[in-house]
Amino acid sequence: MATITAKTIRETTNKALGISPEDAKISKTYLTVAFSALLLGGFLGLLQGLNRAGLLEMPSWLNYYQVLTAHGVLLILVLTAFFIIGYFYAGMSHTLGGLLPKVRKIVWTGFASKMIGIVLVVIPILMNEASVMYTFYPPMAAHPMFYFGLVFVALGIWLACVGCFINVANWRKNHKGQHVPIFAYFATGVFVLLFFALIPVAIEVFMIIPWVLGWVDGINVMVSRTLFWAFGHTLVNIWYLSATSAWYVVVPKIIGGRRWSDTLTRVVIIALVVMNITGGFHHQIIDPGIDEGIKYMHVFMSLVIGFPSLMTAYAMFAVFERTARMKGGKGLLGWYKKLPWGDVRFLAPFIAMVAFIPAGAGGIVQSTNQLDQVVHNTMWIVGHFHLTLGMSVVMTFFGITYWLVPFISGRVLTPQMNKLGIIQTIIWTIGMTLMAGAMHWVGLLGSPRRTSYSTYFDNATALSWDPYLFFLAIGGTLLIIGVILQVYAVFNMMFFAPKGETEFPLAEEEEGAAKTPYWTERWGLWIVVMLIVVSMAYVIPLTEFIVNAPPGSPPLKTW
Ligand code: HEM
Ligand SMILES: [Cu+2]
Repeated sequence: MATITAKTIRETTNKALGISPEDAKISKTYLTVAFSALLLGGFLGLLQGLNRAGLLEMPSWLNYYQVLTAHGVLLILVLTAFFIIGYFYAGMSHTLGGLLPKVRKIVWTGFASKMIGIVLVVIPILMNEASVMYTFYPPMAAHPMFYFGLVFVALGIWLACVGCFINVANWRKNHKGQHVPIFAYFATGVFVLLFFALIPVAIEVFMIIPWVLGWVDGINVMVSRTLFWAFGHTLVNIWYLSATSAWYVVVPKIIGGRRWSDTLTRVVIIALVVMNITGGFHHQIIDPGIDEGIKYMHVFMSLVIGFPSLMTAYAMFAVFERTARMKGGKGLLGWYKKLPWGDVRFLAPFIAMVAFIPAGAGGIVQSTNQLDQVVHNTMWIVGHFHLTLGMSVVMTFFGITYWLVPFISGRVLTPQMNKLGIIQTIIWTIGMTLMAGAMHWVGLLGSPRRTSYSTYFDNATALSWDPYLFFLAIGGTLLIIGVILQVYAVFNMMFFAPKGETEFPLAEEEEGAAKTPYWTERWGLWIVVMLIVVSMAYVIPLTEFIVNAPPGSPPLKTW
């Protein structure tokens, strides 16, 4: 019985105070690291943008690829992983009645492991011994310390996954027959994906370590690329699922409405978890040595993911319209006036969702074999992920901070800070639109990605890129202003905003909603289905790569 009383006490305290100080500290620390990475990574991005436009020459002690590696690692790995863990742990603490003491220990150990890992990754990058970009494709080889660092980062993220599983399992044990609260359900989906996504990349890193240490002579390049993208592509869907958690659960509350069907929300989560890993080869459409049939399967599976995305789009606009009409909105489209446009907690995720329309369409273009031949390895791709990640995902994360940071710090969002947030959102929107637009366009004209500025001996085609690259630089300059405002907002809300209570906005289900079927809770089953789908996609090609392997490649330092 003792555990029950302790649990009840924790639950009531949590309801009253929002979040216990110990749990809040976890999220505050993770968000601090995330936004420091944004600040640093943003400045590096600006350097690249100015260099690409021919406006800035890198000093001799700084190499373009070194900057690009750091920009990628800081923004792809550090910003997103730390934000996602900080965000979901705050929500799990709130909806599951507090984190268990043992889970807190696990997630702090994970934090330490990740920080050690990041230091080990950053040192060789600073020494220009690891300018292999965040994809670290063999046969390019970095200093061994870089890969040891990656091992610690992966271990740290795994620990965060395990902490989530323990806390959710504990809640389920104490609430037999009930559905896990929807926010924690999203967290479960995200951490299940993260847990499994890390396995292929960990195998890759353990193939690379003996190779860079000189214990084995060659490495199978195709196997390592494939293992990387089984992870990399899944990471993309982890960002997407994290952003949609706020779209489904938080945004309806902020606009004063209710959430869309609970059953279908859970089905979207299951669909993304089951189907996503299998899309990895759309990053390798141009790679040699993969059967047409297999590529076709991956492309098909990538397009299948479009289905839950369309369901999401439908759900969101249905919620907007219904809520606006409830508030007296009229006409075919006139209801849009009733939405809270002046509230940054709505405006930022709303623009993020809208950006996902062209972003997703670009993704469909690239998944097509013939069209990918045109855009592969051009700036188009860079435009694509600044639109998907830099706009849809990151702007949703920005929108989240305006209630999450006050919530975990026991402070409030002031009207002034809301106004700053609106300005930040507008600057980011214009900056990203300009930059990503220019990148898409100049990519179509053939400008390659991952190269520093060059006129290729005043080649006419290369010179025709200049005007677009100039727009890229203008967009990048606006974005750095956006970065500074956002980082200022986060730290102001964390340490200086007026004290007070802020709610964790979670929308209720619609009244009279049908009961959600219990099979949605069968995670064991969904994980088995996911593993079957994953083996369907990877067993045959990996076997082929290994059985018909060409001679392995020695490590190369190309920079
Ligand atoms: C101040 C804002 C930013 C600017 C000016 C900027 C600029 C750039 C530029 C010019 C490149 C392309 C370089 C090349 O291929 O030669 C690039 C690459 C990249 N950016 Fe950004 N970016 C910004 C923000 C972001 C954000 C917020 C994210 C993600 C959260 C992001 C993720 C990436 C990634 C993953 C790459 C690819 C790195 C690689 O190819 O290895 N960037 N960025
Ligand atoms: Cu992908």
